[in-house]
Amino acid sequence: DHSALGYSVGVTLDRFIKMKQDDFPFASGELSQILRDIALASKIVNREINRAGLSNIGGAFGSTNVQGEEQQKLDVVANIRFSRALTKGGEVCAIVSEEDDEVIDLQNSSGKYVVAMDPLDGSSNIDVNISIGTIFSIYRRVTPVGSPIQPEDIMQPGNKQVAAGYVLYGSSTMLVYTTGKGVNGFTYEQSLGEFFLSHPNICAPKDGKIYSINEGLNSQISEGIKNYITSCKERDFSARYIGSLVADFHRNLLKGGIYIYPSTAKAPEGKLRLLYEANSLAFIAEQAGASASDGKNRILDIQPTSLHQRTPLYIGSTVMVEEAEGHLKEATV
Ligand code: P6P
Repeated sequence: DHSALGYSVGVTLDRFIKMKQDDFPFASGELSQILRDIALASKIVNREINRAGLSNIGGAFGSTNVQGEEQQKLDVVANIRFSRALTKGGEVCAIVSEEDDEVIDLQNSSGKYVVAMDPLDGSSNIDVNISIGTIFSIYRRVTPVGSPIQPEDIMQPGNKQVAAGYVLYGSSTMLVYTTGKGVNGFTYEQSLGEFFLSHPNICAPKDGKIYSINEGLNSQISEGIKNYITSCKERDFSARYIGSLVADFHRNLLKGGIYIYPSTAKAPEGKLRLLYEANSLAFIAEQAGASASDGKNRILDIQPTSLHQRTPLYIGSTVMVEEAEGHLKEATV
C-alpha cells in the first residue's frame, strides 16, 4: 500500500511488462527480461546523474575527485552500466553503442537479441544541470542463434525493431517505450525504487505549435527549412530548443511539435545517428501517431550502411513534419 506517499500509484513497470507478456508472440519472456535489464541500469545511472555535481567536487569531469579517483565521464559510466545489465540479463548477443566504435559481441550463444543504444545523449548538458537521456532499440538477430554475429544482424532498418524506448532524466525520471503495440510512459518513484505507469497509451497531437531547431545553424541550412521556420514564426509558434534530443522529443510528443536536425553545409547527413537515435525515436513517434523522416524518406525504411551513420531528422506531429517536407521539396525544384 503506497498511501504513505500521499497519493495512489499506478501499476509498476514489472507488473505492466508481465501483463503485456502475451503481446510479444515470439518472445516468451526474453524481451521482458531485456526491458527489465534496461530499467535496472537506468535506476543506477539516474542515481549517478543526480549525484554528479557532488561526487566530483573540485572540478569538472575528467579531473580527479576529492578521493583522488579519476572521475569517469557520465556517458562512459552509463555505457558500462547498460552494457553490464544487458550482458548479465543473458538475452542479448550484441550491443551497438554510441560510445563504442565497434559492435560489442557478447559471445552469448543463446542470445537472440541485438540492442543499439546511446547510453547518455546530451551528456554535455550534465554539467549545467539540463535534462539528458538514454535511447535504445531492440532487434532480433536474423542469423541462427549461436552462430557468429553477422553484419545483417546489426545493419537492420528501423522497421525491424521489436522494441524501442528512452529514459529521460529530467525534473522526474521517465522510461517511455514501445513494443509495437502503442507507447507507454513510466515515472520513477525514487523512494520506492520503482517505475510506475504514469502515461498510458501516449498519443501525439497530429499538429502542434512548437518547433525545435538550432537556429544558430541558419547560415548553413537549406532555403526550404529557412522558409519553414519563417512560416512557424509568422504563425506565432513557440521556439523551444533544449539542446537535448530526448527532452525536446518528449515535450513535442506530449504537447505537439516538431524537432528538426537538418542537413547542414558542414554536416550534410546532419548530426544525429540513425541506429540508436533516429530509429528508436521514429518507432516511438509512429506508434504514438506521429511521424519521422529524413526530410524525404521515412526514417524506419532507411537501410543502414554503416554503424554510426548520421541522418537528418524531422520528427514529431505529422502535420508539421509534412509541412516541413513540403517546404524542402519546394526549395529543390
Ligand atoms: P546542437 C546533444 O549533443 C545532441 O546529440 C542532441 O541531444 C541535441 O538535440 C543536439 O545534439 C544538439 O546539437 O548542434 O544544436 O548543439
